[in-house]
Amino acid sequence: DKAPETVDPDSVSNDGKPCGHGRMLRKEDPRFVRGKGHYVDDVQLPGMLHLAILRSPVAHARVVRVDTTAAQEHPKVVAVVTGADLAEKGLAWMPTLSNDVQAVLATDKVRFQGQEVAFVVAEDRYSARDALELIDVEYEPLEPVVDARTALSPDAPVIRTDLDGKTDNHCFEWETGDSAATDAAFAKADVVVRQEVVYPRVHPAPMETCGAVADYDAVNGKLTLWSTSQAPHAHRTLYALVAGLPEHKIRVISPDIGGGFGNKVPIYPGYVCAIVGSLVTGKPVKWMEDRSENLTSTGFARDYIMVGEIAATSEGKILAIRTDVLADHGAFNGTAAPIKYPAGFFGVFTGSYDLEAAYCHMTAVYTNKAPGGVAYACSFRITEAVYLVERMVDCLAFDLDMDPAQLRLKNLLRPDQFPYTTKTGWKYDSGDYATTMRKAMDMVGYDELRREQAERRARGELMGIGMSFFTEAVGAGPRKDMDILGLGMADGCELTVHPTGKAVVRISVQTQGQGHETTFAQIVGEELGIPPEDIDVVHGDTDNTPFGLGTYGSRSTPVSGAAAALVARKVRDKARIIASGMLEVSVADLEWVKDDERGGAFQVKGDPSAAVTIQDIAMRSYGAGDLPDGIEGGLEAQICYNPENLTYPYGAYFCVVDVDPGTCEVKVRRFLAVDDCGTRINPMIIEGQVHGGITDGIGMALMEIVAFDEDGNCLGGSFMDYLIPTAVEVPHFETGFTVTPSPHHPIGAKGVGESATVGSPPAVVNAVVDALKPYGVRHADMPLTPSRVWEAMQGRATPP
Ligand code: MCN
Ligand code: CUM
Repeated sequence: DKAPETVDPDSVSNDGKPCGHGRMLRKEDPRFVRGKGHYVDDVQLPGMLHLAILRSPVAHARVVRVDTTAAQEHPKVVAVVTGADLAEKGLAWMPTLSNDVQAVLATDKVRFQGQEVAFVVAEDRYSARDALELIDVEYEPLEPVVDARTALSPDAPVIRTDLDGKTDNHCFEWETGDSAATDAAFAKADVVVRQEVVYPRVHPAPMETCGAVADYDAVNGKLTLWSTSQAPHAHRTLYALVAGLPEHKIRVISPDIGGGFGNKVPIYPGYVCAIVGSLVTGKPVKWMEDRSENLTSTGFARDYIMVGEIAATSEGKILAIRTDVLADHGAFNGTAAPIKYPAGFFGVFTGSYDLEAAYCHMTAVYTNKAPGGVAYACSFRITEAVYLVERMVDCLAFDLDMDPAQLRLKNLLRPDQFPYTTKTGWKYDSGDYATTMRKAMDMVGYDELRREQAERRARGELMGIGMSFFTEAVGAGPRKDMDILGLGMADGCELTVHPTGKAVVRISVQTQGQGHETTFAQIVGEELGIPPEDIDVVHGDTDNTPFGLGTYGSRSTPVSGAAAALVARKVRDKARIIASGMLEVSVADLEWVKDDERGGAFQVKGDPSAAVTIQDIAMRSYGAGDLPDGIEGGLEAQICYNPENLTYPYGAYFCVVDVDPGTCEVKVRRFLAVDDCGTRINPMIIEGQVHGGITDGIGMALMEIVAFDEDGNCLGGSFMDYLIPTAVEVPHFETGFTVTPSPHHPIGAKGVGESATVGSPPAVVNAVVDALKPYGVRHADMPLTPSRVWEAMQGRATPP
């Protein structure tokens, strides 16, 4: 293992200053690679029972009768619980993160295939599963609503009969931007391009599915819940509100999480069932779903049908963008997004361009499909927004017969326009877009690729070059604008430096593979001159960490990372006063000097020999002898950080594909990503995040889809049907970066965890469509499987 560097030589800001904290190997990896990770399913408690959930085989039906007699008689069964049982306790329904309600267990109707109907608690997992087959449910089938396009037709059956006075499947209506100004810009345009663009329903596929172990201690009245949660504190508060348990008597522990990707943001019925199971039996109860349960019943992603329109001059100056969106929210609105943002951050669909006007209107509907909506590294629907605008820009390039890279360069926001308020009201913090775009074009060898493409086309070969330029809004969020069910989106952080100079930092976000145990130690270490190896990062346990809203929307670095830097500075402020006592000078005579050998030290100005490190100061802070007036012993601090704004990372991505004209198979030959996420804390981890996100994007663009048949049967319920890419389908990744720090983040960092999932699908689709240009193809919908490519080549792609 190489000793960690404090400053990565690769990380030089656009203005030439070094930044970043070093390509340090991940502190958590020795544990993972040696099989010492500790996941929810590893939790074993004495007397622990096992829970299995009976799920609906049909998409829409009235529940006439649930007979549990035979299951109760199974020798290993301890309890069987139905919706009616939960209704007696007032627990049959729970709130979703979007202020809707969702059935924990069905009482009146089932509303999607895979919905929870009853659960069994048994002595072992196998008996629990066996006993499910002994439960006899009588369903009276109802016509399902499968296609969002028909959900609002007058004869569509009403799904949400549980909602008072509900007579249709309307979920919500939303708009943003200026409709009149957009109409005016369209009226004077030389060219208007209209295209329907569908982002199909997809699903994150973390290696670990969702699960929980609930342990209710009746004597102490304390509930401990180990669960696969990306937001343990928010979950604890909701359990307290829903179940009426005192919050201080609930401890939520998220141990190691085997991937989340947004799948572990919501509270699922299974978690609540595990809690009820423990309350009812007085024993610890484990629930762990299998892969099919995960794919068919937990938070899906996307499912937006978008009609886009883009207006431009004949020279290719984009004037305005307009879109009308039909959003399929499934049976319950389980979207996790700040409550004032029912469409998440879709409002950034104006992309990275200098527009005169923009407008979006959205209609959201209920259908007989699993709930969810925000998941799969989506940055709160920015995936959909970026896909729309980057597809529309390519459609415009097609109609104008312009080079898509030149068209983008012509319209990108200029550095002097930042901070830039978009036509939909988002304040982009910083950016130097053209530099990033040009760097990507240089790295990929754009001109040479176009020459090669011309030669190949002349030979009848189908080579495609696709690109996307995206801007994200991550780091939710300023608490004045953003909350989840009333909980403001800020993050706490606590830092304790022990007498020997080792430290513990307690954070409120939750790593699921992003490497927080490393990067948060690097952030604190950099501020205090403590080696990251000497700093432990504690997370995922509500009894041992400060309150905060958890990890999603790539908010950890923008919000919690800022909290970590600021809490370290608060400790340093106290250390300075103690140092002034130790060196017998005034505070004003001290300066903090970083150096490679010691990390950093307070030094008397002009006298490098009079210096003390944090480690010296820590010992003194706990040691014998007086401290300066008004200073308490110990070296620790805590804060709660409320971000001033979101951070706006961006990037330029290029994809090169070859399409086999015989088999219509797409091969991704190259993928290059140039990202700008401001100051780069750990370039190795960033590259890992980008590699993962490109893989996601190639998967969505080419093979992933959760489809349904006309009866509402889910056709993506296993990895036989829901295809995810492997090393075979992805190329060797090429990455580059520019560094434009965020002006309001204490270390200038922006989030990056979802950038590549957001930015890569349009680059891949644009590349495939570009390859099919000789066939006159302007658009084709994801996933671009060989059959879809074939259809597009036959002129049967989605109509404009
Ligand atoms: N980082 C950095 N420098 C920056 C920005 C980030 O070194 N300028 C580092 C961070 O310190 C962190 C990682 O990159 O270790 C990701 O940081 P960030 O962008 O803040 O995102 P979060 O940590 O909040 O992670 C959430 C994001 C989301 S929302 C999804 S979805 C997703 C993703 O992360 N899920 C993941 N990446 C994932 N990666 C793994 N392995 N597993 C998941 O479930
Ligand atoms: Cu939208 S998936 Mo992530 O934000 O947990």
